[in-house]
Amino acid sequence: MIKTRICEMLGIEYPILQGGMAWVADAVLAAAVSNAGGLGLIAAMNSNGEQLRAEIKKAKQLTAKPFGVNIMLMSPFAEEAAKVVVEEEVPVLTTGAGSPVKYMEAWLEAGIKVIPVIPSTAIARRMATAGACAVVAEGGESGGHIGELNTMALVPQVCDVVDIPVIAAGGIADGRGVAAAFMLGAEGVQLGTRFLVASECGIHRNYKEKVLSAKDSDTIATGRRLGHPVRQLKNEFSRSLARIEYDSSISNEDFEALGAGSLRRAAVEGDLKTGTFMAGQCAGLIKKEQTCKEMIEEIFSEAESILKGADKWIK
Ligand code: TUI
Repeated sequence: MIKTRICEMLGIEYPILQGGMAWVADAVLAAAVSNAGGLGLIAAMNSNGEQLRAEIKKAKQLTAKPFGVNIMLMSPFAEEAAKVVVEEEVPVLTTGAGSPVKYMEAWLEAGIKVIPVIPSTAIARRMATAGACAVVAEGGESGGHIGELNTMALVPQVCDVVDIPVIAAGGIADGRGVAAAFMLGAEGVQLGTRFLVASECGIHRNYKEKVLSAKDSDTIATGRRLGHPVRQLKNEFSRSLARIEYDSSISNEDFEALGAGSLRRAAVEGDLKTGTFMAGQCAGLIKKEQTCKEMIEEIFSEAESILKGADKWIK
């Protein structure tokens, strides 16, 4: 059994979090991950306060285990979500795409454990000082909104500057990735892309098929010119964004407007032409649909045997 401070802190069996993927991570997926012994998270990004409350209530019906909410701080609903999680006594929050500092006092006062997703050591330090109980160090291999650093360089450097546990994310899809993350000093992992193809994940079939058929070079990051690059699977839409990324005849506002609604079109409608199918570079490793329980058990049994056999290199 792999047990770390994360298991004890969050009341979970396996030190694994499911990424709070917008338009993907609903009550059904979060509850399935929590029932399987990990920490499931509901994405607050695409719901207003009342829709989020309904999703939290639904998750409470589906699992008696701890689950959390991810608050995407660039979302227009972040302020509403910040209040609802307190009212609904959500035990754990992850945050992304910005600094949660202005909400920290209220959340900590309510006894909520806050785990910010961070892209650098400077932000990790600030979050630890602000009262975070752990951080997710997310490398640029991840799907969605990414920072500059990649997992291999980011995770050990974050481990060196904070005393709270570090959860690694970005590029992890199987037991090899989990074992590697632990070797870098992480005490937990967060996976998003693998859970896209979980049986309990309700995204459109086309999205799942795109992940299952992806190869290593099938993702691309666009939107660097806006300061928030987004990694996604290649399709007609992402290729067209990449082509005009540095076209000065198109304003940033117009460029940004092109992306509006595209994540919903991918996840809900399965629109292969104009959808943004966010996924990480590890999509190429993902070849089968399984339940969350099967995934988590397989991942940790593989990680455990790798870690147990790690002395095979020592002569
Ligand atoms: O947030 C994510 N990944 C996401 S959010 C998202 S939804 C979206 N939709 C359209 C455009 C953009 C995004 C899809 N994927 N990951 C966590 C993450 N957080 N990545 C980077 C950061 C981050 C960046 C800056 C965290 C903190 C931060 O702090 C800034 C500061 O000033 O402290």
